[in-house]
Amino acid sequence: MITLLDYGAGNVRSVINALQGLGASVRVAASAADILAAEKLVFPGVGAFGHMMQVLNAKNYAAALKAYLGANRPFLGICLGLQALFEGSEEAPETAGLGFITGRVQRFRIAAAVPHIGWNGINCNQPSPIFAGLDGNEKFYFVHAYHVVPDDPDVILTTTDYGGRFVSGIQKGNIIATQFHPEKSGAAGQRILQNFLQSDTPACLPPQRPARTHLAKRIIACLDVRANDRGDLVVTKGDQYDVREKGTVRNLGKPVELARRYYAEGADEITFLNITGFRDFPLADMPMLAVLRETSKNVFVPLTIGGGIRDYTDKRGRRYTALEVAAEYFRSGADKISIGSDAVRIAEDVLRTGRATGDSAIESISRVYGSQAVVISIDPRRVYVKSPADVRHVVLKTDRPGPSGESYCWYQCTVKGGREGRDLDAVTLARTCEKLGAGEILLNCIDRDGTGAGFDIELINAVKSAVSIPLIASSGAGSVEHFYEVFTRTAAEAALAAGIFHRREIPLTEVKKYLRGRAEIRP
Ligand code: 1PR
Repeated sequence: MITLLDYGAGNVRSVINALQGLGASVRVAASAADILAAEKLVFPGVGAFGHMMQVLNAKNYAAALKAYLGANRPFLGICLGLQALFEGSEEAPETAGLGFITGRVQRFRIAAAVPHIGWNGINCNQPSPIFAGLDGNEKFYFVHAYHVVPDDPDVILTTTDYGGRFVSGIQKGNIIATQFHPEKSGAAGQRILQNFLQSDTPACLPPQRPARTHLAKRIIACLDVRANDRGDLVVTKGDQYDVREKGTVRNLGKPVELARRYYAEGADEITFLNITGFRDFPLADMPMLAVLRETSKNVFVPLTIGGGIRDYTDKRGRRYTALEVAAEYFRSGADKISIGSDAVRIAEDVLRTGRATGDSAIESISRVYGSQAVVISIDPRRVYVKSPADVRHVVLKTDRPGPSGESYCWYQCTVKGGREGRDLDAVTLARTCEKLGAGEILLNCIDRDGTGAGFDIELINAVKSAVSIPLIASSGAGSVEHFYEVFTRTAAEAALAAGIFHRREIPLTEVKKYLRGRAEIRP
């Protein structure tokens, strides 16, 4: 029997699914007494440090946790569940942590993109039961902007390299905690959870100890989902955002089945975009929540969901905030949410008024769930101009001149699935959203979408150089070479594709195999 501590933020469903998949009975702690009565306690923290500690204190969980930890009883902390063990965090300097381990949590101070998102390795510093069956070359999924700095080096279980070396796991007696997410780390993560479940697992060190670990470039499979004309939820795919063929919505398969297939083929993440979310209210769209719940039962890589995340008033006048909409997605199994149309509206407001309100979807969701959980999906379209002085936007000199020989262009943001162009460029949108607390950019390109002509390198470089958060390059993948090109000619951290995977033109396994042979990319 495993007791799981859910303080109400983030995606604990995946941890429950992963543990249950391994045969464990999981009880969710509903009181401090449940924590004290636990045989084994798992604390999967997702979100922001300050909010987490406020809830732990308000529910009296903090005192129970301190007693449980002090008694050296079996504990597995994940991500924020590791950071909570420390005395405090730069993320919320006024809030004390549990103080079980002396030391602090600090923000990455590195030249690389922050948050650190994706698959990285571990160096194992001391024997541990959780390492049984690992060979040491495995990669695990990380998603965090802060890392722990223990005073006592003896508690360090693992380290990881990202713009420098940081502590990615600790062990003190029976208390083990990892910065990475075993429940999102495929088979290797399942192994770690299984080792924790089996009380007789002997402590060991994996045979391989890499000198340095590397963050892999991620390959993401994207499922554009909507109801077809018969009302069934299907995966569709457009050409430059037009998903109809001879008037009918293209049907390329069922969302849950396709997600399972891509997990089996080695996708590093899966993204669902509810492409008609802008006109429907997502919480009324129960099938989409059911898709997430079903997928997260046996797909153990991160899931992102986008479409319709914004404030909403229903027909009876009940108001829902974007935070409530996002919360429902997180509860259903999403690890990140992606905001499209509403991000444009929010940025326009900030630019017009010169100030942030503090309660926009981007700010409120990142405050509770952490910036790493907030992706901004940008749907830009290229607009040619004769001279940079023609518009008040970030203008690029292009190697691909326009129809009338124009050698400059800007990338116009669109909303509602490309149906409406706005007076805002993609670079400014990305920059503004980063300031508001977004943790990642999903950069689509309407001109390239579904064409198979390759990613828009000029667009990607323009946006990537304007932000310091990770960027997912999207739209236009038509060959394995296109993935190689995007990772060598831009600094994108991830590449997303849809059509070539859905139509089985190039299997995901093939893309990963091709990139693995090229040392500088290290997928
Ligand atoms: O605006 O917050 O409700 O979110 C709506 C979301 O739905 C946005 O993220 C937007 O990008 C997406 N969306 C809206 N309409 C469409 C459409 O296709 N008609 N799909 C759409 C966007 C683009 C990519 C696609 C890549 C790769 N899909 O995600 O998967 O371009 O395709 P490819 O590899 O086949 O070239 P909101």
